[in-house]
Amino acid sequence: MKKKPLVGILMGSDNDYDIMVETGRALKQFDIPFEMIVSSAHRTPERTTTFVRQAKTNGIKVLIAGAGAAAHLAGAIAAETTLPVVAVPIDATAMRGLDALLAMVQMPAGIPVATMAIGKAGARNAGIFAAQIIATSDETLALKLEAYKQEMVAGVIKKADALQQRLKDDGLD
Ligand code: RP5
Repeated sequence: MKKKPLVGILMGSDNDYDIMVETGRALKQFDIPFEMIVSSAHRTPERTTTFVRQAKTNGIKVLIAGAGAAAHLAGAIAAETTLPVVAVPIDATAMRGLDALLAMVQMPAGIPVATMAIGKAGARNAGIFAAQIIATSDETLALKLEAYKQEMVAGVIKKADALQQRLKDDGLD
């Protein structure tokens, strides 16, 4: 049987998918079940509200919103829930994501959203951040995150060693 989703990912348009798939990949890496839907704050406000109001009862622990342009999705979601909301600004206009970033990061006092970087890095980090939130009450997941960090350390050390070798090869050490 399919596991019940712990994370709900909403994106304003199907055109956001190529970015938001990175969130899905990050969650899959940590075996966190998620659901992903297209729902816009502006075009389908009722659909967004209905999904968000049911989320907590349905077992969702974190909501992630990816949107571009005048990106009100994360804020509109946060208005309707006490679940943590993570925002991913998407480059969808001539302003290259800065519009979405400012819309998401400049929430008024009282309605927080955790805003990530613009684009793929932000989408991936949203997944990892959601994993970190869930891991506060899931020791197995916390251990997976610890192992992931250790792998990153090993990867950087390997690259640093390779760089030293290149300096040597180029007679620059
Ligand atoms: C936002 O407007 C969406 O999140 C998308 O990034 C942007 C443009 O949407 P489309 O016109 O490409 O559907 O609501």
